Amino acid sequence: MAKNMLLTNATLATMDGPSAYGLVRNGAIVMQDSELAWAGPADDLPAEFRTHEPVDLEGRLVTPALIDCHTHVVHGGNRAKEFEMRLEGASYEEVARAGGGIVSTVAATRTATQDDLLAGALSRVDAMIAEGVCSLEIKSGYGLDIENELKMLRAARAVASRRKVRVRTSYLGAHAVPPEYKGRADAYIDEVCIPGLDAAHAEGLVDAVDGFCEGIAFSPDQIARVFDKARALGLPVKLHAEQLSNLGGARLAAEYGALSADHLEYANAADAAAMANSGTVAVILPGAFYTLHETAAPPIDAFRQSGVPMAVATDCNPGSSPMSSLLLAMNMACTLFRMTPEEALAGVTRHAARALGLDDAGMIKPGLRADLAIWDIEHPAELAYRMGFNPLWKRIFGGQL
Ligand code: DI6
Ligand code: FE
Repeated sequence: MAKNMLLTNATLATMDGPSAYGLVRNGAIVMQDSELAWAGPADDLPAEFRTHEPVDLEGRLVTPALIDCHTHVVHGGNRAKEFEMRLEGASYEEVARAGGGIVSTVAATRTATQDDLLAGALSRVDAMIAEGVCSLEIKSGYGLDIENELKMLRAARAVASRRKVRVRTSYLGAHAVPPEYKGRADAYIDEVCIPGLDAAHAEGLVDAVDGFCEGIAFSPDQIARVFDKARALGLPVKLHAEQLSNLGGARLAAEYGALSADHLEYANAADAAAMANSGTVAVILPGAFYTLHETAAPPIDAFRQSGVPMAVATDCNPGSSPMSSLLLAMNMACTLFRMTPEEALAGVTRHAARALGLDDAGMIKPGLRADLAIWDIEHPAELAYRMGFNPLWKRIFGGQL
């Protein structure tokens, strides 16, 4: 028998339709099992739903549940030491070249058991859930050998069996060159990264394929070989592109019809035009910009003008963005990059869904999953406005309060 729930006396930010935030005053929502059946002004509620026992939200704001579309929550150890080094003047690239950076997290991740990785990830995921997140992406990329990449992805899948969240995994074998392949990036791609992708895919552990296209990581040609393999396996791609320099990663991602290109501080108007053509989402990651004292901001205006959808995410990782608050990422996107609060909310709902290839989430709309966040605030702009304050009242995951 279908289980129904009627929510009334709410303001809805549906993030659907032409009006700002898709705002509905004095709104109602009907959920049937795990799906949204109806949403709109309470006065228009169809008679068939009027018999349901209502839950009175006392004027609270309802948004789609939040989606963190770029995270590295599965990883071993932390990098507080490197944080100190960088504050004493070392750059992110200098730390990386001195054997710190991503490679030091690789050592900690290789030593950790799958259960250790899961426990660490859950502590960060719990912070996200407490802010209304119902879906998140989790990348591999700190194992950098086949067994340890698989271990990370298994831990990522296990997150969804321990908590009421949906997880989308990305295989990030092309994140950094591990110490045993130093100076032999091509051999790493052929001998580890690509066979590792095969193995992870065979185990059903991969929803998308990611890479880091950068001077300290992999060239566009090397990434293209990984993307060719992804294409052969029928997997969508995404890319860390133009984070520290412009190597043409965003255009490469666009050529492969990528779901998203992420970071993009050094992207330009031509990159934005290419991404608009391929429908590639720009994932804006202000936590990394902030942590690295970056001064080049992503070309938000060019994305707007070309009509590139912008998502916002935490990039939660131990090095460049030790941040698990998506609400803080929204605030930073507005204050650091002058995105509007409405763009920031679209960035963690509708456009984040698109960056993950999810067509059943990110808006309040009949037929989509009943994943909702209910907030003790009056207007959706308040979500991006505050810092370090969490107004979540309740979260609904798949129709369950
Ligand atoms: N760019 C980033 O900001 C993260 N990965 C990447 O490719 C940083 C990962 C780290 O520093 O551990
Ligand atoms: Fe990242």
